[in-house]
Amino acid sequence: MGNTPGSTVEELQACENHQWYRKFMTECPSGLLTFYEFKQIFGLRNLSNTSNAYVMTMFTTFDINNDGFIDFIEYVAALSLVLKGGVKQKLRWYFKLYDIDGSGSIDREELLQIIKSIRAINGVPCEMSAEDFANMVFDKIDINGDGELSYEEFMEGIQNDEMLLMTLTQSMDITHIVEIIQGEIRANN
Ligand SMILES: [Ca+2]
Ligand SMILES: [Ca+2]
Ligand SMILES: [Ca+2]
Repeated sequence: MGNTPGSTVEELQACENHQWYRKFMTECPSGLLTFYEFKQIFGLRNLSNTSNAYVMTMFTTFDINNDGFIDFIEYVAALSLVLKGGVKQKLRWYFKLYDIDGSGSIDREELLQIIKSIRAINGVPCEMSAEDFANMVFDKIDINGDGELSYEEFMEGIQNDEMLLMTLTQSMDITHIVEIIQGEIRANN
């Protein structure tokens, strides 16, 4: 966990630009990633509809200027956040990712959908059902009980609950996907 959020992008560019750039340009010679290429780069094939929707959301979140493509700067920014971002930065990004309709809050359906698709991508068996997990999250952190997680409830609630924070940063992280990238980079060097 880096404690210098402002410098992570530069840091990443300085140390790893070459590798990431090569990976990016191999998959994407035009310099602009389409959704299809994005899935290729992460090694994501034959996704279920829910997983596909999740990856689409991730793609849209990475596409900062909303032009429908991910350029190299957006790619580096997203990866540096995923790899080296501090807790707050990551949570802020998760919130944006989970708020699928962009309403500014996360409702039960959105949380459920995200949990299900993350589980499908990670392929890790879980003791608790996605429904039970979503309900537990709402019981814990929907402070005003309106059935929606506001940005404040999400940020405060997750950071103050060690178990939730751990679950988020581990099983609900896209670390798995990043590991796939790193594995490919190692294999190519
Ligand atoms: Ca873009
Ligand atoms: Ca929402
Ligand atoms: Ca609420």
